[in-house]
Amino acid sequence: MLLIGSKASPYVRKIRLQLGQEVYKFLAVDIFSDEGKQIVQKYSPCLRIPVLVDEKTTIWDSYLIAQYLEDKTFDLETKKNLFLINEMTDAGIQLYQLRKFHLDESDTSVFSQNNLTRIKNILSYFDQMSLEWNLLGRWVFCTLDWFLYRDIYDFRNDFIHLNHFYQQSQNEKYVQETDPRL
Ligand SMILES: N[C@@H](CCC(=O)N[C@@H](CS)C(=O)NCC(=O)O)C(=O)O
Repeated sequence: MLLIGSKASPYVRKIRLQLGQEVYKFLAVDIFSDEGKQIVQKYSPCLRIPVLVDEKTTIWDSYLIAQYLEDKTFDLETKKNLFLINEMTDAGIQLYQLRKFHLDESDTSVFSQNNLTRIKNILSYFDQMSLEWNLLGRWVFCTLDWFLYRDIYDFRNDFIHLNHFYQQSQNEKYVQETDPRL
């Protein structure tokens, strides 16, 4: 199996945590460079990472990859929760790119403010949940850590339960190995 991604991407990290000890090749690309874009384009029409290449198929989108690796269709509750995590991750990615490309560096536009509100609403939903280190918990963790890594939103004082879960997760398997800061 080949996983195309980057060390920084929260979507890619979720898949790396899920793959754990499985044998696979990780091709790290810089999606903002011409070379990186050309590589991703070969595998995915939507030009996004992660992409998983297996003997039988090539899969884009972290949700579809996660389902493929689990070898089962997620139940409705799981789908709803995973969808919410990707919604808040997408909102964070949009904020990040607006800052990076100097379109809205201080989140003042209505678009950015709406995304911040979306992030806080979804965090509040997960703050009321008792999370464990399973697929759902790992997904939440990857996005929380990426919010801090990219300075998107510091949830630690506003969401006490999530912060507790975040701190506890630091000791889990493969968390250090997949830390984008290292
Ligand atoms: N829905 C996709 C989103 C993936 C995504 O947005 N990945 C970012 C990297 S973190 C990306 O490829 N961005 C490329 C771009 O914005 O041009 C998934 O869950 O895999």
